[in-house]
Amino acid sequence: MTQTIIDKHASTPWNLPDYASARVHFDWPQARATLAGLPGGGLNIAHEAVDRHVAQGHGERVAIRWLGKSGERIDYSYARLSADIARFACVLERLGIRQGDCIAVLAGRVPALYIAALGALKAGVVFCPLFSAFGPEPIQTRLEKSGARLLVTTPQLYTRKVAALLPQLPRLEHVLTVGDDVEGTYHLEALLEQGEPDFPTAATAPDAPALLHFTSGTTGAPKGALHVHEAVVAHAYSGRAVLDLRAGDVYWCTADPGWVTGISYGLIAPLVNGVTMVVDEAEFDAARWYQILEEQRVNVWYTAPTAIRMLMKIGATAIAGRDLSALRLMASVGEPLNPEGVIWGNNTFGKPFHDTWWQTETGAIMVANYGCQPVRPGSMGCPLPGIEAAVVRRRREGGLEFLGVGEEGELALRAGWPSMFRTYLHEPERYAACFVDGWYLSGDLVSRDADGYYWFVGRSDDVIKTSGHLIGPFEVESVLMEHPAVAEAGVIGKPDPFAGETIKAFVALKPGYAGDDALRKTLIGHARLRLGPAVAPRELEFVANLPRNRSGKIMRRLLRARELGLPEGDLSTLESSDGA
Ligand code: 6R9
Repeated sequence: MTQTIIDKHASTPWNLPDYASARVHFDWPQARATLAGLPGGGLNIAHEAVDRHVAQGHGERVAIRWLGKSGERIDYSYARLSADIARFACVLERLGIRQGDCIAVLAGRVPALYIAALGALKAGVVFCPLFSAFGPEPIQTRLEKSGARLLVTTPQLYTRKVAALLPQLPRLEHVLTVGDDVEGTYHLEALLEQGEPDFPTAATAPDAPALLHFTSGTTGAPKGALHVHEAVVAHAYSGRAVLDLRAGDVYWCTADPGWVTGISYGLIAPLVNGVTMVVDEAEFDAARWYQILEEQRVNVWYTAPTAIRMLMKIGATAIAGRDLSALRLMASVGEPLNPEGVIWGNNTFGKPFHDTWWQTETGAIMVANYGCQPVRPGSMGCPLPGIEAAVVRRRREGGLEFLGVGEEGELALRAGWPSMFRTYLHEPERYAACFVDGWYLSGDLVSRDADGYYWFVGRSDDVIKTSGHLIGPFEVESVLMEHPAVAEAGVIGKPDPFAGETIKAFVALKPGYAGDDALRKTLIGHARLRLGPAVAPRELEFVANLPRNRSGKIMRRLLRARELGLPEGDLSTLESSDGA
């Protein structure tokens, strides 16, 4: 669909007046110059996000408005946040955590998570968020790989998911819990009280490691994408140029801070741009969400297609009578935003609705319906000024073939933007494999139209996106394989009208086991317990054996094609199959 909606934003004064001139005038050093920098010439995300605003006289402005599940509200001014993150940085130092070390946080949307994230960055310590709905297996893998020396979590998550893992995590020296006292852990609030509110910021260089985000590939353990402090240049810029964040705005990002969006745009971009960000502790609930948009007078709203599809299902009557006049812009990320979603958003809210595309690896928005561009519903938009994108195919003999208008290929980005990941932790080969001739290859298949808009086609690999969360099939298969009944397992994403995709597992059993309903329930239950409900398969089918190629890899693509009744494609490398 190529229908064009004229953006109602066109008359507002943008930093980037229009696409063409922005392309000519934009450069990254200029974006960098809008930041303060550290007095000694370094760059630190926490300084840009918080302390700088206090120094500039905006300490009284609300930085974070936290809305608790049961109706509590806590406002953190920039000044209060600045003191709290300094205290946390001080606590880290007293516990012997040094610059370049890593700490992890496993928590839902509680204030301590944001304080720990910024406090770690202030101290030059790498911050690694973990999704609180993960089960013990993904938590253990990530904690091990990160080498985290300290974990901040809640008493409940500690008892249910972490305590039993400790013997297998020798590098994890300290656990800090929020709220009640828990034996064997430090009480976070008590430590914070003793911390110094004016503890100094570490003199981090722009390329000092800052953030570790785990993401999934098709094979092997999850990858630790490492980002540096300089990423804040891209967060600041894209927050302005794409999300139109202006100092004093009220902004709400609904993403969970356990995933990259919840940190890049649920913490850093908004604070760097001096906004008041709303944090809602509760899970999705349509009535509550509309109430927040109205009562908090949200100006800019960044959400996900899954949420939009659920709101669409509930219908427009749920917002009848709500005053949403404060809302200026809605944007979405994580999965393809259906054209119907864009049009629904436009009609229901009377506001522009912009899709944005990026990844854990890119750290910040790369392609978007941004600024005063006309929005093309169903398209991801155009590469941001400063970002060079192309549609490519890897040549067998090496190098890239650059494809033209309308041709389908992999989305590639010219390496060198500030929020580009700098390695996969401990896996330099895996990192190097993402780059060809100075271009980063995203793994997403796209096409470009004659006006330079990009259209998402699908993934080039087997990773699954369910409710905006990226899941590696290997991690799910490995957990199923732990069960004594399972001989082999293959996991695919199956299209779903709300979640985008849901996870389906195909399981071949060992001799002597019957594939009945009871065993199906047991296996799904096992997966939910080990992986967490968000990552576990929703459906499970028993098969005699799984199709493999000659090198022994499970052909998930074929499983998927069969499941969906699609053409099976090139089967020349198929070794065995269940003959389904
Ligand atoms: C930020 C984030 C990245 C993958 C990406 C792509 C999918 C993200 C999208 C989109 C279609 C969009 N994706 N935005 N697909 N349209 N606007 O989601 O990071 O969790 O690493 O996922 O998500 O497949 O490659 P991450």
